[in-house]
Amino acid sequence: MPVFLDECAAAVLAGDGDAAASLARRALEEGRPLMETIDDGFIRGIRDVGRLWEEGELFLPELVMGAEAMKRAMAVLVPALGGKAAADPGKAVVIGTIEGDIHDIGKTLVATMLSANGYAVVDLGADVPAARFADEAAATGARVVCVSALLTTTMAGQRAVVEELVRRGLRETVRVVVGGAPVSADWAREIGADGYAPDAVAAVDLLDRLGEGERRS
Ligand code: B1M
Repeated sequence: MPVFLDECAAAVLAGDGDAAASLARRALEEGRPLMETIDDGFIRGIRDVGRLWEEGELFLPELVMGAEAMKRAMAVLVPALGGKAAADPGKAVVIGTIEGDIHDIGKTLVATMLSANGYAVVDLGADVPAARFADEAAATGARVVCVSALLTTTMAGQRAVVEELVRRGLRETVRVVVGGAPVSADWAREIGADGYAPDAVAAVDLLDRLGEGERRS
């Protein structure tokens, strides 16, 4: 792994927000590939933080500091991934992290990549009740709802979103796509969602494919 990417991962692991932000700025100045910097640098660092915390090597304040460092880097890099200028209202998407879950770094990355690829994204933030996803899908006419969950205890909320859309008679027109570290394609099938994306780039591919399918049918 290139030294630069190791430095990005190490800054997050050390919970050093100044270093993380400065490395992110350096990535922009030097024209480094942004998704590689995010995925193989900063995300690798935050995953190391999570693993070490789980193994009892780090404590909660260190987990929080790692997350803060990650957010400082993302605050520099995310705007550079692309804006909403070219958003197509016909490609409206509602996204959020499910109720009870405050993890929002990955969800925000997915929202940004969708925006950068022409989707008109309504980002509801984190800790969002199932009913709110349905409210916003109805209000905006969104064809897709993206639901993020990072905790095994909150994954059930993704099923609640599917059920809420069924209850309101919206399920025929609104697709549900799920993601987040503990989520899988099997889980998506089990809860009756339309798909699962393991990362932000895959989320764009999946939504493009779902859109293509709709245009053909
Ligand atoms: Co939390 N946390 N955390 N945490 N945290 C995890 C998830 C955990 C796996 C850590 C561990 O034990 N190894 C563990 C969950 C265990 C489990 O459920 N089995 C855990 C826990 C337990 C907790 C607390 C309960 C800790 C406590 O308080 N005792 C607590 C929960 C609070 C709550 O939500 N109610 C908590 C708190 C926190 C912080 C606040 C400190 C912080 C979050 C800060 C924030 O987001 N604002 C935090 C962090 C940073 C993590 C880890 C270390 C990293 C998460 C992250 O940002 N990853 C995480 C460990 C891990 O995931 N390995 C952990 C980087 C991000 C870019 O990846 O979010 O996976 P990710 O998103 C990816 C893909 O998953 C996908 O694309 C993204 C980009 O590639 N994706 C989607 C995500 N959403 C998608 C939606 C889609 C498609 C793709 O829709 C279509």
